[in-house]
Amino acid sequence: MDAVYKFEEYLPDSIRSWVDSKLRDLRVMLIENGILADSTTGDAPESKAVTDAKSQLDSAKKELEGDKSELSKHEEDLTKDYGPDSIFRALRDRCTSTDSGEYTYEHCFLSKTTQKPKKGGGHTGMGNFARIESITVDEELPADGRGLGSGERIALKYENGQHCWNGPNRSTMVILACAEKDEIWKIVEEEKCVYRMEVGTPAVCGVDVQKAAPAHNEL
Ligand code: MAN
Repeated sequence: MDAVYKFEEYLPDSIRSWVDSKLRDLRVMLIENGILADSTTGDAPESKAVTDAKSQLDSAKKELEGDKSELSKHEEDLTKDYGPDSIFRALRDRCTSTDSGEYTYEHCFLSKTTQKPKKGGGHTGMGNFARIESITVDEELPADGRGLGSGERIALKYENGQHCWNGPNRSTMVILACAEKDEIWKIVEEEKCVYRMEVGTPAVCGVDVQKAAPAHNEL
């Protein structure tokens, strides 16, 4: 552009003003179409087309990042064992809590277990869902029926919770028995930072333990 304007200075006046007006029109057209940067406004050296393209690229990149993280979440989910035919997948993230001793305990199905001091303070992770197992229990069933009873039960193992001072990473074994509604019946800290929760849930009523949980533990 500058070279053209310089050349223009050597032209006779009449031709010069004609060339001048044509050049002005051309410049306006280029700016309006986003091809040439509008140097009259501020100090933005970028044309509108470039700015638009950059912002489109930015939002496409953000969308891609979002999709990638969504995809890796789903991929991780697929590596988890939700039992044969994934019968427990629908329970995921259903949470129940109860007070016991100094803490409020929470169990979120196939996700995690936590404890929170009643007198205040943050949650302590007691384990993240690892796998489904089965376990043989032999307990007297309370009169209200809210207990494990005896026989084979499905157990959910939660591991790698918050590290325990002078001990292991916290872990929880949640043992399930049939009940009318989701409820935590009992919590025991069997060893330091190794917890056992007895949980009632309609989800296991009538479920074949052998089928649901091939891995077996003797208590
Ligand atoms: C916290 C809780 C307890 C645990 C101790 C171990 O107080 O997680 O359950 O026994 O830490 O230091």
